Amino acid sequence: TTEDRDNNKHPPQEENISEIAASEPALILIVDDDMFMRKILVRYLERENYRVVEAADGLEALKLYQEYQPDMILLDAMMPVLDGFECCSRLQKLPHGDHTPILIITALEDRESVDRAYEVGASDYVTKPIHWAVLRQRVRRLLEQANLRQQLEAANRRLAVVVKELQRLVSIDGLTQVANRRCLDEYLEQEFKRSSREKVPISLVLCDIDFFKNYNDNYGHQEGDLCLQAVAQAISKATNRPADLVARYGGEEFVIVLPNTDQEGGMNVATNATELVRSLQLPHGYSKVAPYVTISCGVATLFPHQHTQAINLLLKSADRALYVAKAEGRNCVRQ
Ligand code: GH3
Ligand code: MG
Ligand code: MG
Ligand code: MG
Repeated sequence: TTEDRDNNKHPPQEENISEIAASEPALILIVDDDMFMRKILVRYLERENYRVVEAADGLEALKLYQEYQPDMILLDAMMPVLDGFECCSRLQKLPHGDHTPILIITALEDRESVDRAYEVGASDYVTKPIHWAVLRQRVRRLLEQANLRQQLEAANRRLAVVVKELQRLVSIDGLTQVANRRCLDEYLEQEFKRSSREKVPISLVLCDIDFFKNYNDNYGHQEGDLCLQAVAQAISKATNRPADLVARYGGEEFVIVLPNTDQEGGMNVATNATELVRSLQLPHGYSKVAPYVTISCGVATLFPHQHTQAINLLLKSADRALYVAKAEGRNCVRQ
């Protein structure tokens, strides 16, 4: 079907880079002003198969964080220049900072320090002297959680892409690629309300291919489909404002919604559309009005003072005008 073919136009989504990199050992930033402490942490974590970088104070930590984008940070609380708490709160404000687990390692055991650590955004807290078996589990757990979160976010992003594509698919006509009836109804309703609120006119153009039954009967249904596609494209070129909407209304009928457009504007767009279709010069040997495919258009405009009227009256009015256009010879525009 056309829908299947259309799907191939969209390349598969790029895989999330962080997921591909996830097989690498995690990179941990160790921040401590005590060189001896850093060394034993480095040695221990390297033995646990992590990759590590070291910073001797808070400022250096901020710099290295941005340079290396580590998966996790072990942060000493008491340090000169910039202490662990201040460093932690600044890290939160950097890109992805609030997603990178921060484990505070400190000799401070008072309640105030613990509270403060969590307040500035630390993920967890362990005290010195280090209980290595506990540290090991906390590091693992925090990395696992961060990894899960990343996967969830990647899945959400993919889902958002799928939803967007589905929204597109449910609102376009598979054959002609213009808006479908469902989309038209929603848009009409919305723009009708808006024009009523803003006290501006709104116009509708109803376009119908002339002697299309003859076209189908003589050239075949497939040629008829190609003709519909070409006509839809031509009609789309007749509009120029982003708010204008071209939709397939039914078999060989199209509606152009023209918000904030008066009668004259509606007539201009309809005349343009008629001219654009005519100049395609698609041969039509069975039309009684021209040797090529033409359309007729009915135009209807709703003025601000008429806004008590319902939107389907506007469609009805365009339909009546189309009937007149057909009766008065086709290949023309009436209102
Ligand atoms: P008029 O000038 O009065 O509009 O005459 P007409 O023959 O165009 O009008 P009518 O409504 O009798 O014919 C519409 C035809 O459009 C009938 C049907 O064969 C054709 N049609 C409707 N939908 C499709 C479609 O999706 N594909 C094709 N190929 N033809 C379609
Ligand atoms: Mg210290
Ligand atoms: Mg028709
Ligand atoms: Mg027709």
